[in-house]
Amino acid sequence: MKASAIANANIALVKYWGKRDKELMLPQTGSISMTTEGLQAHTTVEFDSKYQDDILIVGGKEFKKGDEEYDDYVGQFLKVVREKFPDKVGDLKVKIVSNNNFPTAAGLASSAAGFAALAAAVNEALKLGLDDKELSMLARRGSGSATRSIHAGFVEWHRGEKEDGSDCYAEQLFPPEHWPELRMVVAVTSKKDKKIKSRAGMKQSVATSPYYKVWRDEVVPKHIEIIKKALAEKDFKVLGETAEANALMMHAVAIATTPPVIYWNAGTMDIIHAVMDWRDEGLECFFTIDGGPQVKVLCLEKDSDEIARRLREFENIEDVIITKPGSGVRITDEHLF
Ligand code: 2P0
Repeated sequence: MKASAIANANIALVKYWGKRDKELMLPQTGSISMTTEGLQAHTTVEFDSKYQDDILIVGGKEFKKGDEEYDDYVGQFLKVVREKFPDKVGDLKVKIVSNNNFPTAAGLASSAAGFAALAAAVNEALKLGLDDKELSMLARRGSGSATRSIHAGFVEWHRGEKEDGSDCYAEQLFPPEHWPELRMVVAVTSKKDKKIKSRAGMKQSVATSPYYKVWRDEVVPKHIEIIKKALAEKDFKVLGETAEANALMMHAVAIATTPPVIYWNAGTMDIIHAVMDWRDEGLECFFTIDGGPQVKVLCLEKDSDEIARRLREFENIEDVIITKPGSGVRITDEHLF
């Protein structure tokens, strides 16, 4: 009962920021993302009676019950798997080993890739027989954004209306081949773990940000419609302008939270200004920022090398990675143990 899976991270064009049900991980709004080729998590799971207890090793580091990192994430996810599929799991313990090829917990959607890979590996190891829609719902129970990483290309996560979450899943809007020229150039301004996890930050925003209601009821529904149309028509300018505005408005909501949720550092600000200047010069590019200080520059293939070159010239940039619309989760024979 051993299986491995590889999943790519995703970068939201319309962001998810806030839950309406913490237990079922139901979002306040829908969201739209691009699955990014190359920012990936590789995960192996084995359910076996030889294990006395669950074992989790991420990036070579072991996490144990009692650690917040374990209890609130993988521990919680395994509880859901055991509750939903008691006949398949029985009283077996599991060993999980996962590696990312990018910095974790710094706004690069490590939990999205990680839980998409974990859900797929569990599905395979336990022979649950879940299809991609059901898999996206299982991944959601690990981390909201993981819902979207199940699918390739451009993806919508539906908010759903039902209280039991049965209509809250992700589906593909367009495959990667629909717009293969699109690029996200990721500028890593810090590899340190962020101080405020997205989960805690968004919870505070829902509770205290004076802008939350307008974000949920006006901004996101409007941006979802515009982005879907821009993707369908491959209208880069509208896509970029809207994705950038959406990121700024999400951060406005976060910054106005009590206590404030501020993810940007000096490098983040430098790139924001640079992207705006480059645009004035005629270089077509827009930025987006998630729950961390990294900046992702949206552009087309023809400009991506030049943008990457310019980003590498900044003193405070630790890494620059060019990504494109990528594949969904897949099972692999390459086991990590
Ligand atoms: C997103 N983020 O849509 C947004 C933009 C961060 C900013 O999804 O609590 O790690 O595990 O559901 O998925 C990060 O939130 O939070 C996120 P949980 P998650 O990509």
